[in-house]
Amino acid sequence: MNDAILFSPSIDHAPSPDGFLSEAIAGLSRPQKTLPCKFLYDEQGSKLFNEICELEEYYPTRTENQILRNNITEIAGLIGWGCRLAEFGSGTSAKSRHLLTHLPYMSGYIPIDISGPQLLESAARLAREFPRLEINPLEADYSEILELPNTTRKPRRTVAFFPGSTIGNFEPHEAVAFLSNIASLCGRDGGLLIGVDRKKERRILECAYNDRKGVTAMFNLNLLARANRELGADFDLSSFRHRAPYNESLGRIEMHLVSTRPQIVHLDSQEFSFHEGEYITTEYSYKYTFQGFAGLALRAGFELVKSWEDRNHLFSVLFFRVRIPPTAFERDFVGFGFSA
Ligand code: AVJ
Repeated sequence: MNDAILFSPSIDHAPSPDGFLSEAIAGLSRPQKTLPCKFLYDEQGSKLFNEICELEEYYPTRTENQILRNNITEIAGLIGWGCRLAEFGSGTSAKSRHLLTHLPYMSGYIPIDISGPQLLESAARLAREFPRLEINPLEADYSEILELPNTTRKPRRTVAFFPGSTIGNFEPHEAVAFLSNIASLCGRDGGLLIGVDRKKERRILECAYNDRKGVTAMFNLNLLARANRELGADFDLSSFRHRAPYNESLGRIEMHLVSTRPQIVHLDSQEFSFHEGEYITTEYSYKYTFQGFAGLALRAGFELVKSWEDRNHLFSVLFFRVRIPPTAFERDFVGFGFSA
C-alpha cells in the first residue's frame, strides 16, 4: 500500500473570526496604534509573502535555503531517524520538502499554519510527493499550541522546525516564552532547528524590507485592505504609506503604515483618528547576534548543538536540544509570562 496518510487538519486552535475584530480594535485604541502581524497572512497576504521571498533584496529565504542545502546531511544526521517533525508557520512547506527527503523513517510531519487554505493545499501536494509519510496538518496560531497531534507510530523524538527567522516577530521576552513552550511540546530529547536573521549593516536590512518593486508595501497595506474586506472598516489605502526603518538600538526592523494626512477611520461603529504622520506598527522583525540568540534559547531551556551560517554572515541556522523539559507548571506560569 502506498496511499498517503493525510489526516484532515485539526482545527481545535484555529483562529476565531472574531479574533481579528477584537484585536484590531484593541490595537488601534493604544497610544501607539498597532495591528498584530499574524493578520498579515490571509490568502492574499500569504501570496504576497511568497513573492517577497523571491525578491532580489530579500536575502533571508534564499540564504537560509542555501545553508540548509549545503549542510543537509549533517543536519539530518543530528535530527536522526524516527522523528516527529513539527514545522511552525509552514507556509508552502518549501523548506521542509528538502529536509523530509533526507530524514529516514519519520513518524510524521506536522505542518502548522494560520492560513488554512494554503496549509491544506501544501499538505495535499506534499502527500503526493511523499506517499509513505504521515502528514498531520494543524491550522493554528503557532504561538498558542498546547499539544501536538499524535502520529500513528510512536516517535523516537520530536523536533520543532522554525525557519525563516519568524522568531524575529516576537519581542525577546515573548520569544523566550514561545521557545519554552516549544521545549515543553517537544519534551525530553526534543530538538529545535531554527533560522535566525543576524544583525548587520542598516542599508542591507532596510533594502530587504523596502523593496523597489513595492511588494513589501503591498503586503503591509493588505492588512488594511483585509480589515476593509472582513471587518467593514473604511481605511483609505491611498492615504497610508509603507515604511520599514531599522531601529538599531532595539535591533529590529519595524513595519509601519504612515497616515499621509489627518483622517478618521471607522471600524465597528468606533472612530479612530490619525494625525498626519501618525503610524500603525504592523510587524517587528528582530535581528540577533549569534551570542544573543544562543543566550535567549538557553533561557528557554535549549542548549546549542551546532550552528551554520553563509559566508557573508547574513543568516544563521541553529540546532538545539532540550536541556530540561519544563514541567507543565513552569510552562503555564513562566512560559506564558506570569513571571520573569
Ligand atoms: C516571515 C516574519 C520572517 O520578518 O522577514 C518580510 C516577514 N515582513 N518582509 C520577516 C516579512 C516583511 C518575515 N518573517
